[in-house]
Amino acid sequence: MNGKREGADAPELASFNLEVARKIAADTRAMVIGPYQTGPTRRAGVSVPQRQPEERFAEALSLAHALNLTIAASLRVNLHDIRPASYLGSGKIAEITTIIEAEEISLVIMDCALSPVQQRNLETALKAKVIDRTGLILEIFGQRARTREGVLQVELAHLAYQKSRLVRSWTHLERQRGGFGFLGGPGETQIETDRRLIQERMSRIERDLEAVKRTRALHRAARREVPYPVVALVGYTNAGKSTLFNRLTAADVVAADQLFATLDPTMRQLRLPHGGRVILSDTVGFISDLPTGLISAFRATLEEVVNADIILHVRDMASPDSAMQEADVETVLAELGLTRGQGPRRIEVLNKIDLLSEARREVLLQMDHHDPAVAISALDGHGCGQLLDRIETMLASGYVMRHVRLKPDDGANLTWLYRNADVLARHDDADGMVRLDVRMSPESEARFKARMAPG
Ligand SMILES: Nc1nc2c(ncn2[C@@H]2O[C@H](COP(=O)(O)OP(=O)(O)O)[C@@H](O)[C@H]2O)c(=O)[nH]1
Ligand SMILES: [Mg+2]
Repeated sequence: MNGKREGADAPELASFNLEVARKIAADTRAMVIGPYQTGPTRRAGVSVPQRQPEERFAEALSLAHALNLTIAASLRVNLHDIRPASYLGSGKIAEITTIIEAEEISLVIMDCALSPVQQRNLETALKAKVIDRTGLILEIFGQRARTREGVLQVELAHLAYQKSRLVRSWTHLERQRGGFGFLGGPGETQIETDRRLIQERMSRIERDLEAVKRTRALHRAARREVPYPVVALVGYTNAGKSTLFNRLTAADVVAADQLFATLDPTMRQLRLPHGGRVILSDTVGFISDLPTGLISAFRATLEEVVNADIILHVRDMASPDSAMQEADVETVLAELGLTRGQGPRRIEVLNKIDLLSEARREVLLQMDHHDPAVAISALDGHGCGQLLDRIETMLASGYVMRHVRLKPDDGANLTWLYRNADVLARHDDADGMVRLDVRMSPESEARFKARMAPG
């Protein structure tokens, strides 16, 4: 009997697999539950004010949307106390079960931290797969990781998460046996084996990560080739990045040339008012109360941003947390080496102005902003034309003229220049050297220099 319990307790090692994570299909019917305790809670002995339940729930829904799930139902629950065995009380579970059956839901997302036991008990009671907040965020990162480093960081975070859960089921088992867990048994052996396997895999990934970091300069030189400047959307989850992404690119459904067929769905081509083209890149977004174990993985998913030509910082101006969110975003950007004045230029996008009074809008635009600011509504499209103009002006300003000499066999760089710069004149010397007069943006010049840099 013990063996059976333990079998159920020990999460299968094989259950983690990035490929599986990527396959959560758009037709998965999911339910999002926000079980929030009311009133201030104590963290590390200090009483901290909780964010508004509405804000937290909106963020959870936005995160679930980022996975491309079909959100068939959502429910906010005011918790008075957390049940150790199942997190929710039996009445609530019965209510949720009814919804799950009626809506044919197969995945339940709980916006909280569940113990492995709570997760398993909920899965049994609800007859659906249950993931908690960390699990959800890991799924998103798994889907979004693009670089080798990103994939490794996410896998590492996922393994660490699993390992901590094995430790907790171990404790749980000891309790189950009235403290005689040390006597050993088949379940323990399994857990120990799993722990060892996880640890071995983590060590291997850490070694791989070291290797990746050592060769980072090389990676930078060989980074993904896109023929147009990249504009990256950053900002908090729920700020409206994806809404803006869709609005800006929906009107521009150009017949996708081959090149773009291979770009992932979070990158799309966008035509600017005067014909210039850019690649718009949506990002995961900043997450409040990001579990500490996920910080490295989160940064790795933002590598696109570091390499962007322009950053659009999308802000939810209707959120009461707006100022705090801005400070958080600034901190993370700085940690990525993108302090203001370094790296990509920025535009501040003051979103959701449809929710603000006329007076508030005026105040907004008169306030001092660190970067050029545009007030928009991604929802109704207000201000979006002006935003596109801003992007175009920013890209056009500060073009530089350069004279370039390429070796006869350097076809790759020649092609790159034709794609990323305006080639104004070309002279092919008798010895095969190619001399070019080119005009390019400072961003393109920086990229070109990185390409030409030795090593
Ligand atoms: N009222 C209003 N709602 C918006 C606007 N932009 C986005 N939203 C809503 O805000 C929520 C989060 O948007 P989403 O694009 O998913 O945010 P993301 O997490 O930053 O990608 C969605 O419910 C959107 O409909 C806006 O300009 N006005
Ligand atoms: Mg989004």
